[in-house]
Amino acid sequence: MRVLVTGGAGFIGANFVHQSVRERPDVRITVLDALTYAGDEASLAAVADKITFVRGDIADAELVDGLVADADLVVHFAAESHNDNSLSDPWPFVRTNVVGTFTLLEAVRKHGVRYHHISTDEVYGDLELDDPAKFTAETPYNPSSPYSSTKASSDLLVRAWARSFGIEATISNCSNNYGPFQHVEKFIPRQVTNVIDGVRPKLYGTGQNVRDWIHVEDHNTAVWAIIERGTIGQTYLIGADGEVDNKTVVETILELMGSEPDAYDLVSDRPGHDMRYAIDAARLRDELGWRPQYGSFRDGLAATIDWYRANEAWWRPRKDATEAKYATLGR
Ligand code: NAD
Ligand code: TDX
Repeated sequence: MRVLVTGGAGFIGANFVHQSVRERPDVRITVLDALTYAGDEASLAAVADKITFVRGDIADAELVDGLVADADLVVHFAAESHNDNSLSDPWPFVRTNVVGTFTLLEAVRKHGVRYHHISTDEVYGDLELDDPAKFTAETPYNPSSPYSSTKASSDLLVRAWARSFGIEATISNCSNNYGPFQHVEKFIPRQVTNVIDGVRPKLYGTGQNVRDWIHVEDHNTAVWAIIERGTIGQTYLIGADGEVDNKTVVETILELMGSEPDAYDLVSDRPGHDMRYAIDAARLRDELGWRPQYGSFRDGLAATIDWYRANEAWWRPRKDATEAKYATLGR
């Protein structure tokens, strides 16, 4: 099977490529990635001789048309992915997440290629802390940020292309991922690398916000379950019952790294900051028989900390510029 992976030099896409090369000898992978500030070819160094890498933009219709024509499956990870950036400069989010997805959908429609769309639970907005509810595929869309609204827009394009043009598509909306190769702008890698550098972690607001953490390997096994056994036209929510508030995450990182658990700073809150995300993954578990392999968030976090300790050469080049950007926001 020939698979076109967009965004394969980013965090989740690179882990998807590694997992696929490791576990699926029948798959031939081409990565299409623009190598924005978030992409890093070094994340694919270990599999470079087993894949084809194309540097390019998903909004480049001619390039995309040619690559999709040569694929049996498109798995679309490429996106502008960071909420804080979307508040500072929304345009790249509209361009990549909306126009880029449109460009892929048009190529998929023309060439009749199977398409899997990677999205986020943030399209559903947020939940109150004391609400027993979780997101399901029936929860109304209610995105809060430029990032999540452009992801919601892209999901709606996929649904329309499936209904009106009959493209063979599935969608997955996953909760917060953690694991190797995640950019140091994101919450967990930022705090882990801060502690390595002797800098106190930075918690937005009061740290009560809850995220539903899933290990990136579990996200990607779920994506393969949907590709192989999912119903065309269906949306699947991916989550591993990993709700933890941000304060507890920071305290656990500090404890696992041998620091005092209160050695962090509260900083100004993110505007429009979603309070809580929580996923009901019943459809994925019941219909597709998927189960997460990373049962303990604490153990997964400890392994992730070890990875950042062992791979400083990978993250170090991006650390200073990332912190300089945060400094301008007072965060
Ligand atoms: P990331 O920012 O680490 O990687 C994004 C990749 O896309 C980068 O390699 C970048 O170079 C590439 N890219 C950006 N614009 C491009 C363009 N115009 N053309 C081609 N390539 C381009 O993101 P991530 O965290 O790996 O997220 C991957 C996908 O998963 C996104 O669609 C995101 O919305 C979704 N998602 C992420 C999470 C999470 O917790 N990180 C959770 C749920 C869903
Ligand atoms: O320094 C920080 N301090 C802090 O308290 C940072 C960077 C974040 N936070 C908080 C904000 C969030 O409540 O931690 C939580 C997680 O923040 P991010 O890593 O920025 O993730 P989030 O905004 O929840 O979005 C992530 O999950 C859904 C991904 O970035 C998205 O791509 C995905 O769709």
